[in-house]
Amino acid sequence: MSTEYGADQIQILEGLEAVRKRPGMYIGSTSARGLHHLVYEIVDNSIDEALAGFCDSIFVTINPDNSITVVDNGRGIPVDINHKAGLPAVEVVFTVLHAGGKFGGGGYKVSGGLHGVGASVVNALSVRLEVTICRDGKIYRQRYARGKVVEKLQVIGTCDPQQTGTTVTFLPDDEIFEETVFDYNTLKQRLREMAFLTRGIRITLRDEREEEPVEKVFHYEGGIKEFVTYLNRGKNALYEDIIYCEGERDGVYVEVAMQHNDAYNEGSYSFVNNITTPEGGTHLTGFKNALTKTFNDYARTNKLLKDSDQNLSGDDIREGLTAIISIKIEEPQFEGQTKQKLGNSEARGAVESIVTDQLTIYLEQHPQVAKIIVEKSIMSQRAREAARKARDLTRRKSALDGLSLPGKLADCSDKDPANCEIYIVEGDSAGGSAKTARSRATQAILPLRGKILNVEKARLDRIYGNAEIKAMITAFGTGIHEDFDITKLRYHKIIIMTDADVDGAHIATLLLTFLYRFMPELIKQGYVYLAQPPLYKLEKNKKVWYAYSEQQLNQILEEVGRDQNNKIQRYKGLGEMDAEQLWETTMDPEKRILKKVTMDEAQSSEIDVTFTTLMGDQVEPRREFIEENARKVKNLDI
Ligand code: TSJ
Repeated sequence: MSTEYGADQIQILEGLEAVRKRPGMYIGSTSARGLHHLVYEIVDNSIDEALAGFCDSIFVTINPDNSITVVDNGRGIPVDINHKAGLPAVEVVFTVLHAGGKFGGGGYKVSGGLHGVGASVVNALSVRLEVTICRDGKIYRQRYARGKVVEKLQVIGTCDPQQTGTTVTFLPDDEIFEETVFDYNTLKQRLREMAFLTRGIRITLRDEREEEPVEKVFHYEGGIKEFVTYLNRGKNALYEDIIYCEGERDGVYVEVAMQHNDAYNEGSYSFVNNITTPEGGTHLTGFKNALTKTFNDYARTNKLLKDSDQNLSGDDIREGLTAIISIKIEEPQFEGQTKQKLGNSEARGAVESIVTDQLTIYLEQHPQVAKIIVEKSIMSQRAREAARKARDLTRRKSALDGLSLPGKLADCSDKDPANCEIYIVEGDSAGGSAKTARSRATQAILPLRGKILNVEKARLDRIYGNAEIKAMITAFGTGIHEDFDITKLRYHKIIIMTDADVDGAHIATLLLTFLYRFMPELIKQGYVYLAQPPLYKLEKNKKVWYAYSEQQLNQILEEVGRDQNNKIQRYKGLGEMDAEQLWETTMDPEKRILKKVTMDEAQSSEIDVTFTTLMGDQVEPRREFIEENARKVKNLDI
């Protein structure tokens, strides 16, 4: 028995047991996010094989039972006995925690996963996992259950010796995960991102759960250059080129792609070993330094700045910039509270010098492009100056008369923000009903007149000058940008209440765009909600029902019977309800439905695309987006 069950094996089981006991330590969480992370961990291995130059396609399939299959055409995980462990190398990969060091000859590079885990963690957290390897003309297979080997590695057939690769199928453990249903769109977004970041790779995602399977292929020969094109899709680029820098220094491989558009916000996304770094770090600092220095040097040398002491700020140069900064580094060090900020100092130097050198040459060779960017930066500088003056004015004003709240605001009497809510209401008439209906102690009402400013299309000075936006900023109490202070938030629920029609949805999107661009913390910390007014009112024999969807209306009709006594009213706007109805259906905390607005920072580039697609100038991408998402909604309803 001792030979069969050696110390090594005991250690292995203890290791995987630890993963099952505290899964969060290894994959972040056991929510939907952790669930999807399992897929990325497996795919990362195939990406590494691609980076090593041995694999160019990856297939990811969501099977009908919600298991996942990942197939690649790499060399196949080695199957020979690893002498240190006395096990086949593939078994080490799937059973030893943090395996992935060096084995079987070639270096096994581990992707800089957020949690630095791999196949063994996925194995430990799966009810079953099966790996099939084509190598040397043979097909090998091994099976596991909850991390333990249930079928030894064996040859199950032969294949063309030219044909090699690895296939892994796993079913996440429902004893571990709160959610075990994969979301096609979540996987789609991350796999698309991985494809952008790994130039040339072909990643296919297939959903076999539908009667008619859906499939999408991501393949970008241009890599992050195409990523920038994709992000700028709904915007107007200021010049044709995607500016591109690439190089390696001090063990840091650097790739940067960028292009300006005519919008006023910046959209830069940085990655380390294909993982997004929403909090930036040394690589991003290096990029910003290089940009600021290079453009100021260029503008000064070419006499594009009027005064000898005029300097373009980094913010001015980055206005309207879309950029991808992607670096690969052997040992990334992450800092900060959430361990998402890159700390390696060599990354700053590497990005800074590579971008400075190559951008300087680019600008010298493309004076037209350089001129466009410098001129845009100067415009931005003027607007920023005007905005600062406008802001100083409001700051001074509020210092004079205490906190001057907007005149249209009907504030609540309770002073504890935790108890308080503010309804942002479309239109004066609905605002009036809401003021009558509300519970005065805890509910404040801020009516907004007409369409609010589209912040995607306006410069800062106009945004700060906009009455509706000023009213919101002062009502919330937090200030914005560098002044933003979440502890000063006056309401812990900000509720957007608009008509349940196309215009209402548009206004809600405009408001969310403003909040997302100017006060993202409010959304991140879960303070923003959408009210859900009912779509139908059903009256029958002096009884009343409200339905918030067609489905619900049908359900109610089934219960009460479909006959001539039914009086059905379709609500088109909030204005059609009197104060009492509005309270009962949409504002009464006991009965209303609120939708919390959430965001996943790992997907912020996608959120960005969504907002520009919906709010930008270009019609075609918007039409495509709405069509694609309308299909999705239809699928959900079935
Ligand atoms: F890790 C894993 F099991 F999750 C997994 C690994 C899953 C999938 C779908 C693919 C892979 C994988 C691993 N694809 N390709 C490889 N390559 C190797 O493991 C490999 C092959 C050959 C050599 C060598 O030096 O000959 C070295 C390595 C690391």
